[in-house]
Amino acid sequence: MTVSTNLPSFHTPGVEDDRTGLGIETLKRAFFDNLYYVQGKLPNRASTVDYYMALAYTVRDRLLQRWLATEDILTRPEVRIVGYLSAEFLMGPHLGNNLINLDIYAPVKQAIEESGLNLQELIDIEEEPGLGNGGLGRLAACYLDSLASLQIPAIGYGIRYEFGIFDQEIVDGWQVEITDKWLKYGNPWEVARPEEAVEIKFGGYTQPYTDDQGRYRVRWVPGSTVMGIPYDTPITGYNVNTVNTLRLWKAEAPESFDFTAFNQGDYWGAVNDKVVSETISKVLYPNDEQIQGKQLRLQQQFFFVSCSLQDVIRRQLESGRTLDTLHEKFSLQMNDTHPSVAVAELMRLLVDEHMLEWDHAWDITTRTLAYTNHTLLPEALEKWSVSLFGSLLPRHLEIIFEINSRFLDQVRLRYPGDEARLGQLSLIDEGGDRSVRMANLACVGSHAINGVAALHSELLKKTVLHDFYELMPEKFCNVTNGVTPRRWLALSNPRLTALIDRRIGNGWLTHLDRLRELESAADDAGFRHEWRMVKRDIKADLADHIANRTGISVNPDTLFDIQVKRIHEYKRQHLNVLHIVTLYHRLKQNPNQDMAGRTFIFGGKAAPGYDMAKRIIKLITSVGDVVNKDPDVSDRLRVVFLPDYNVTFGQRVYPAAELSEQISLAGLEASGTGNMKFSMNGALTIGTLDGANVEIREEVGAENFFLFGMKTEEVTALRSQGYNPMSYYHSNETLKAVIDLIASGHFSHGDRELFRPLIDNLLYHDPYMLLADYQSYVDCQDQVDRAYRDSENWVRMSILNAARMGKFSSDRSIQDYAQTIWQADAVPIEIEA
Ligand code: GL9
Repeated sequence: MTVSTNLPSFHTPGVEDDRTGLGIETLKRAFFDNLYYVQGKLPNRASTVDYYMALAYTVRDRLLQRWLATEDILTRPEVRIVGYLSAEFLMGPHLGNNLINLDIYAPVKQAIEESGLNLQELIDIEEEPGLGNGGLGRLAACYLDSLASLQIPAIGYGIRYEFGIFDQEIVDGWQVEITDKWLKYGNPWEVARPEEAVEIKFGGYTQPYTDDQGRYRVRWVPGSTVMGIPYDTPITGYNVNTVNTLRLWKAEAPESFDFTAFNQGDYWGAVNDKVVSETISKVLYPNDEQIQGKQLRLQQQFFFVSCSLQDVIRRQLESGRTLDTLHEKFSLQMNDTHPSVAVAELMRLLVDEHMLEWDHAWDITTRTLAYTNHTLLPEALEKWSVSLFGSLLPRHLEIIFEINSRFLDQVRLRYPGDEARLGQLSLIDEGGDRSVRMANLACVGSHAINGVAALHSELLKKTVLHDFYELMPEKFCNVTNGVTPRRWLALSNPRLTALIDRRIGNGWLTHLDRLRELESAADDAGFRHEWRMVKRDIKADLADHIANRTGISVNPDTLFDIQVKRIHEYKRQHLNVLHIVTLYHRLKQNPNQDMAGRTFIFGGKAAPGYDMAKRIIKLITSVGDVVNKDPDVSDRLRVVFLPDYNVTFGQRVYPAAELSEQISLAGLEASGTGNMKFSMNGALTIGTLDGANVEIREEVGAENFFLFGMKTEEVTALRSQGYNPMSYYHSNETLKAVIDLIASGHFSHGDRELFRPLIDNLLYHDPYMLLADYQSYVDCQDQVDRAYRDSENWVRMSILNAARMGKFSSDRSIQDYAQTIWQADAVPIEIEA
């Protein structure tokens, strides 16, 4: 289906319009016009931010027609829409990405340069919207890019946090959190739509009544209400007319003032309501894969889910359809359990507010919703205490009890007398303080349940969702994650992109499998030379950046070995440190040791309340302080912790990497997506058989991947036989020396207490089995060292890695979702002149 739109035009025929034209003179005129009329500045008084804003508006003007055309086709009854419900969208800066996707980078660069400015400087000054914690939020952003690029009508629904993920500073080697004021200078990419605001209820009580047809009904009498105001951001597809919408909700008080209180002279009381309401969208919870169980978090979840579902229902009715066919027009994907209260809220809207019969509403709900699980970590499985849930959402608790009682009746029929199974499947955990299990709610209320990599989807069926799998196997599927090559190659690595273009032509950015055409180039010495030179230039740029940011000088001719991701014990940044200390120890023992120079680069934030993760950062910086200053080793070893890892920073480091560290304990990393960004940019991976590493290795070939460590089954076996980390310490001399060196205070100015919690944890518990994988890791790293010194072959492997990354384009992931879960089609849009 192709649809054409014929929007009213404001253009004068024959004259290039200032709002849409791409001629260099037009662009310059438009740019200064926006500086003057929108930003209110004359060139001689304008700051870089002013110029950035003027350019952002100039670019936004150039996508508006496509945006409105896309918005227009959503109202057609036959157009199917994907709604992606996510508490996080880690979009990264918009300007550069829009220049790429609109294919206007070159003319804009020329216009900006002819205006005496530097385009890169303007791109770099954008404050990135950090509305996510890590992989899960960034995945949502890659998926929006692919949905638009594949011309699938879609809306991302989330929260417009006023403060996104904190900025990280390193002070005395420790992480310090600074609030992220991303809206400080305004946000040129969003458009508020207050006319589409919705009302959200909280608290209060429920009241049964009989309707005029004599039917039993329930009404919810809320204790308070807030308004959800939508803010829309355009999501441009790559080289297509589709411009989808990211709709983020901001919480506001229904009335700015409580006039009774105001008139009684209680000014503060009157304003308080507004303050309390706005708290809901104030700040992103900075925890990754760990639930905090705070009431405000549940309020946030319900807030954006209810706003979004009301928006979906309004669109359904405005398109001329009834709610009976909601599932035909909409497919709603729940990104983890964060939006899973949608199951109860959609039921409430259909049954209580739109008067559908329960069974009918249930059919529509389950056919509309689908659930993606992103983690196997038990501490990340969301649960809400029944009492908290009931006080905030009394009607939803009743609905959940009703869903549960009907569901458990079916389970009893299927497994008569199996009380244990019933207890596992129940939406309510009856143990101790009773709680609502959000993953169970999501499974029961969805028609599809997917994991995010082949291994993860298998483990879901075997472990956390095993009982659901036995009961409803037809719902389970896998969609391996992917990342967008537009941001992660074209935008962040223009030099490599240009080199690939020269070799295989263009078009591969939307058909990433075509990178296979590079395979033959791996055997071409001339091409290998060019590939190496590109990498070398980018490494030199990163070295400059590191020197500016940290004062540490690094040699661009050393092996760039990089681990960037959230700091978490299961990801095992401290295993990487054990290897560094091993090398340090070796070089101290034998200064003539033959090895390639290495620069270890780390980046990542720790959840503010996660002491062990913060101590791991301190360990990295402390080891760095000693190693970098020790003349015996510092020509061959450098250790850098780059503060404030975020999307912008990722765009700088992936292209410069040669070795990608993906070293989680097998069975714990659901997928990983950084692993894909690294390989796409020609880094080789050292990794365990975990998450998507398994599939990356399959694609690139075992001979182009550095594998180490236990497999999932080995981990399980070792654990069940009783894991004793101390035995590894005692039986491995080097390991013992390395641990003793850290414990001795060598890296902490003699302080033996600083790293004791870490060391004791490893020796007495070691829940992530670093000691068991240590030797295998070090041996594998030695293999890396030898491979790197055969530089021709290394470059060959690097090219082959990039060439075989086709599978990991988020376009492939979205096509999988569209075919297997959403039944969504491309709707190419023609815009009539
Ligand atoms: C995560 C998984 O841990 C990753 O392995 C996975 O790649 C992503 C996306 O599917 O989801 N789940 C999760 O809670 N986070 C992930 O990164 N955490 C954060 O986003 C901080």
